[in-house]
Amino acid sequence: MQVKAAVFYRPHEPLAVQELELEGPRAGEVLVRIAACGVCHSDLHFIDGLVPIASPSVLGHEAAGVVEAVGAGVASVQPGDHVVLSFIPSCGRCQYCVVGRPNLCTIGNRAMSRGTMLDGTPRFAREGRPVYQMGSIGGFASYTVVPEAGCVKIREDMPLDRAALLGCGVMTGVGAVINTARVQAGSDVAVVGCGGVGLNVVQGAALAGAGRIIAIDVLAHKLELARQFGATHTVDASREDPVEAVRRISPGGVDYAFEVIGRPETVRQAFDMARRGGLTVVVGVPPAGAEVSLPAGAFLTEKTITGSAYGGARMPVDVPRLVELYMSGRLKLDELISRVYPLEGINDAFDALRRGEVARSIVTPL
Ligand code: CND
Ligand code: ZN
Repeated sequence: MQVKAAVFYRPHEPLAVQELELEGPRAGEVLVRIAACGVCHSDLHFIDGLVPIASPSVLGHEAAGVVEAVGAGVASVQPGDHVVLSFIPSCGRCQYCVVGRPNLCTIGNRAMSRGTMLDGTPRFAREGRPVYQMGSIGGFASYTVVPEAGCVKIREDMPLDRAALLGCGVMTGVGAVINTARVQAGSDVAVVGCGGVGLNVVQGAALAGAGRIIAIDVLAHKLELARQFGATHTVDASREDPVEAVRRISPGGVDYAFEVIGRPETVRQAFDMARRGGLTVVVGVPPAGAEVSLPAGAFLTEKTITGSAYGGARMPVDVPRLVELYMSGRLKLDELISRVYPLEGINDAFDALRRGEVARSIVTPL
């Protein structure tokens, strides 16, 4: 079928909104009509040339929609079902899936980084040439085909535009707190970078019952939003040294520090904010080839640093939980959606993200 999609060709160029050919779902795959797709900074990293991606690619990895058709053997969803899409479809059989770390799935991560289905090929094409799918999704399109393992069915009264945010920003942010760090009630948390993902780290910390939640950003309006999402303290890093400020608010440093920007210098700041024995969690995606330097002496204080991929997502468990939290009024999603763009407005949406104007924008392709 013919679909409309936003295609990345090369860095520093606007995405091209074009008609593409979409092949129907093969065995184990699902055709989805995209209701909404969030605009995440990970997509912007490709456009800004900081992280490489297969070209051409349909970007967009934070999407929800409605199942239109299923390929042979698909059992977990059927036409009409509402689904949130996962950018790491997990196979359920590799060593990572078996030990309960499906976000590290060997096959899913390979498909994600290639921008293909599990068989190594994408379903979009233009003039007979393959067009890849960011995160095995390619959500900036009117329709897409995804692996069955990349679909999580949700209840139908959950608004699909809100549900889209669960596909990356919310899962990544809340998951980094609950799955990766396992933040304990009453403990102190610092969050460096309060954009679409960082605000969800803040609200994850609030959900976990953290004590002090210190939000750090360089934009005053992000800090105001962070308060709405549960921050108890804010630090404007454009006005004062954020490490000193955090150590003043939480003497000795915080129990958990999260970096949610993707820069070596802010990773270092987060590490320096953590107390003796504290945990630093890097959520931000750094530029390809970047390195971080840490004070080696700090290891004697048993400080730990780890990454968090997709918030340690176990999508079939975590997505329905997040849906219930939203439906019962305990997870903020409405407040995250700053703007809604048509597919034709996609480059404006990325410009707004680059300028720091939005918490999250969503694109509604149809
Ligand atoms: P977004 O651009 O919305 O937020 C970044 C925030 O950082 C903005 O509010 C900025 O003002 C703020 N900021 C910039 N520089 C500084 C600074 N020096 N000190 C303090 N604050 C600063 O981006 P996003 O929230 O969509 O994404 C954040 C990162 O998370 C980005 O690197 C993205 O690629 C990454 C990410 C990771 C994962 C994962 O699985 N680990 C999934 N999705 C996105
Ligand atoms: Zn993302």
